[in-house]
Amino acid sequence: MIINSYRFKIDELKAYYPFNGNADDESGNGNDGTVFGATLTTDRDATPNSAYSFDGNDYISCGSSLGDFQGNFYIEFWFTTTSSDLRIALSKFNVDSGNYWYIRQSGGKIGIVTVTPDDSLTFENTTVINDGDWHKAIIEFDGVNVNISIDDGTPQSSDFSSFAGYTTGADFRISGIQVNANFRWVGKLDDIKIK
Ligand SMILES: [Ca+2]
Ligand SMILES: [Ca+2]
Repeated sequence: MIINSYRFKIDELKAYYPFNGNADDESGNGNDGTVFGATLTTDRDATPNSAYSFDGNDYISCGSSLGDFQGNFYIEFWFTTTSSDLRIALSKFNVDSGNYWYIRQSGGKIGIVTVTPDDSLTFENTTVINDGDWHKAIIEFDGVNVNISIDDGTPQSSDFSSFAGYTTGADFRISGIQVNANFRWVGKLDDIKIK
């Protein structure tokens, strides 16, 4: 009997950042992150050098080949925060083209914002997560609905069918956005999986 406890095998991922002492992409797709200011810290199992800590002016740049969502997408990540200000965990943000998306914490809740020149959609899960403990978020788009699940709870969903997916050409960022130094994460991030 085979028990597969992982939702996806590593080779099915577009990118995987376990932060095992660095910001390398361990999916094998070469989207290694370059760290700007973030520091290695303990993960949710108290293992040292296995997650990154951000204090509001740090980020990790992962290059422009990742995060161009054409149709379906899946993002999973672990995080801590005590902030209630708008803080962006993951993004691809090109204001020149008018296309961007980001996954953020605001008011203690995890949400996604997608923007095109013609449309803007925002949705957040109602679970309050800014208690400083480790939490897991899954954000999934099936071509019609965006589903957000916190700590493997029942997904909450919203109709994003007008979001067809797009290419932005911008840098895929862990913490903050490419266009300015605002909204960078305060807390920890870890185990980011993108499919
Ligand atoms: Ca880790
Ligand atoms: Ca810093």
